[in-house]
Amino acid sequence: MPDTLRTDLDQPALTQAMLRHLRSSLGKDPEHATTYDWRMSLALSLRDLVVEPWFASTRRTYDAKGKRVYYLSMEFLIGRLIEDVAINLGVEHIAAAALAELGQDYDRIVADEPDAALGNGGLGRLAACFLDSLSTIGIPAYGYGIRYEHGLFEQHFEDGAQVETAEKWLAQRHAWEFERPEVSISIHFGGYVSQCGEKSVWHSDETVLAQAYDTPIAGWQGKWANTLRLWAAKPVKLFDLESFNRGDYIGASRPEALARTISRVLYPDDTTDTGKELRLKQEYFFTAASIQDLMRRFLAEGFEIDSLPDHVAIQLNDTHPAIAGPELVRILADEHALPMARAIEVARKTLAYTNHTLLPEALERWPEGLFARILPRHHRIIEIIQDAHFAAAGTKVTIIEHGQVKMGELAFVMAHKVNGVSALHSELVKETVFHDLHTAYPDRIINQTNGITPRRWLYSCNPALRALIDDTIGQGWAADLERLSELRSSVEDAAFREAYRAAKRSNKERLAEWLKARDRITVNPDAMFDTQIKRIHEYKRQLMNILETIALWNDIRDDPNGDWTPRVKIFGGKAAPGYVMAKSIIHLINDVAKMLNADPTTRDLLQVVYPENYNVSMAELLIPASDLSEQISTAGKEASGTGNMKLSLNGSPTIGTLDGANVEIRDHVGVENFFLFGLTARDVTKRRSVPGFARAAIEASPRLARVLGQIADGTFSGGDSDRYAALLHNVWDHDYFLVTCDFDSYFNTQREVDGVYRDPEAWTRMAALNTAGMGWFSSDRTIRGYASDIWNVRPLVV
Ligand code: TH1
Repeated sequence: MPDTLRTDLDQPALTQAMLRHLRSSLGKDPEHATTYDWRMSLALSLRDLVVEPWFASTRRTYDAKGKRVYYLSMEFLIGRLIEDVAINLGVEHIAAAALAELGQDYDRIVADEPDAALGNGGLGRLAACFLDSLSTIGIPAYGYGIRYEHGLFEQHFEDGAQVETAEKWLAQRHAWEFERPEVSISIHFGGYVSQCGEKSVWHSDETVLAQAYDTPIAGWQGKWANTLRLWAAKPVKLFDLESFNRGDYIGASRPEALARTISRVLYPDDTTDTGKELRLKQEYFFTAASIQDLMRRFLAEGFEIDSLPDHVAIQLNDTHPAIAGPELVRILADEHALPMARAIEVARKTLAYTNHTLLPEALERWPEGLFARILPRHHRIIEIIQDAHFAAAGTKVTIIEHGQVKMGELAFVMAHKVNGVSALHSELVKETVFHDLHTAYPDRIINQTNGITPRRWLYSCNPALRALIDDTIGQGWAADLERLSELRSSVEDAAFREAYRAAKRSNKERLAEWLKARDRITVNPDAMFDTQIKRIHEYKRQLMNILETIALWNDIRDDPNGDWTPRVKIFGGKAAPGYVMAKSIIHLINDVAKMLNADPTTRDLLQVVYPENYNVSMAELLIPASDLSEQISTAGKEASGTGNMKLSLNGSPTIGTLDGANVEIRDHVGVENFFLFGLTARDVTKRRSVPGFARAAIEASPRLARVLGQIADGTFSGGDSDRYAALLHNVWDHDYFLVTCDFDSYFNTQREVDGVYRDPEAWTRMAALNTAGMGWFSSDRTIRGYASDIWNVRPLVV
């Protein structure tokens, strides 16, 4: 039993609270309550428990006149919250018992909650882990984002191809949020700027309201709770009565529809930029609302305007909120009459920027005409910022160039610190995208390697391993993850290894049951579960994984009685709807799955499973059940990765390249517990300049050539030799991500993996040493790094 925080809460009290909410919040009696009703009454009862620590945290912050951190992010990939809150408050056993008394099953109720999928992938999930850690450490903080009506699309497969449908998490009431109609902020777009003496006045021609919705985020043991404030767009006037009275009903509701469009849907692009006007409006909408909101709070405390950086730290999660720079300058200069140079300086000391990618297509740039039309005053302020930067740094690096506004450069220039998200990535940021700016401001770029919250990504999702760790090193590790290193001394203990294997086995059985129940797929828990779960992207190279799968299938068919290691290849992930190549890769994986899973000679040795609609909740099931973690991106392309951390922590050794945080994971778990292969970032750059490198690599690899031939002749597409023509053309003649060059090295390393897996004791040692070595990757460590190196804030709880 965890040391429970709410000792005053016992099971009868929670039962009573649920029955009360059932009546008064849901208007139901127990006889007529549905799963939804019970789930809501549990969530509302748990939310009640968070309110006290939440108020207390706010009071402490005011009393201490503490510095607050504002984390601005377009994405927060929260997932479900019932289990999370119950665990953080230490009441999960009480909750399960209370439900049991009411004739309800805890697991079924928990599983009924829709995921809050307000993010695409790693960047959004990182923001959610950071919220958990900020509250656990006790740093006064707000997450600021958008309350999308529709989160990330739902993924279905039709004949193996991805089809998207709208996600609708708000079709039911969201139990965790508090609507704040009194917090409505006007956000302006368009119009022109006039000069009134020294003063610039922005006359906008469009206004929408940003209305706040607050979700309390309780940390470990409920000692502290912060706020996630999400903005919904509302019209200034609900409907146009004049049109209505004329009988023009559609025209009457136009203002409402237009305004609401802004917070309607999350852009489903991961790492690539979308040059859409609506996207720019979304970015300005939530950034401007957040800045106005935090300025109001700051001014209400009576501080001097110049002292803003002493009381406020604003973190920009990638460039999406980079408009915060000019917006803050606008408020300081135009509304509070600070001299322009001083306004820029104060804003810069307040702002910091995290870069999450080097991919050129992901560095946001806006057409200058569009930008100036929507944000005329900000356009002018950016020109002034640029001039100030030219004067100060004596560099030629521009913010506006060739008719484009470059948001990466803007964010850099307006931040006092810029951080990368892994050691390798931060070095590459200095050498590549921001080389010249780094030369001009050599102290600005620093590293903060990403992390994951151990509460969700071990304690909650892997109760079997949690229990073993508790038994072996005692409690307390969930908020002090480096303590996992104490497991190392148990790894040589055969009984410990036996128990470790049993935990993994039970997780694999749990996954097998779920696959059976949801998708009618049968998998053998004795086989190695080999997992690649992440967004589908060429640089992540799911293609190389499926090509290797086909090559293995060929080898098994050539020698069916060989000494093979049974494997289940598990894929999970979505492709951006407009990303044709990624969708073709999905189709290929499904085609190959169909063929292989129907082959009686190989299907017990090699199976491919690709469950639809991968999301946070599915990750919580797959990760504890995985044996092998696929982290096979082209070196230099994955900024960090965080799935790599989750899998290793839960006892899946990595097969991977020297990319992103893989490098540091390998250092921490030990090089002998990591399957390394492939070109390095420097090799990659060199190889690309060799003419015909892909063709040469294919010709040198009969195994790869055979696989590509099979795809080309329609082996996996019912004889349709056109289906993958574009994909194959890309592999032969372009192969920007060097699938061909790394293929043999990857295949051979996989056979090494097979060898180790056949020795259960050796494999368990390796898996357990992964768990024991991963303590450093807690997002608590990451947040402490931001707090000391960027924000200069200290926790308010000990
Ligand atoms: C991801 C990176 O690809 C990943 O390597 C990293 O672990 C994660 O961020 C957290 O740092 C990114 N996601 C996005 C999404 C968008 C734009 C850029 C990136 S980088 C929309």
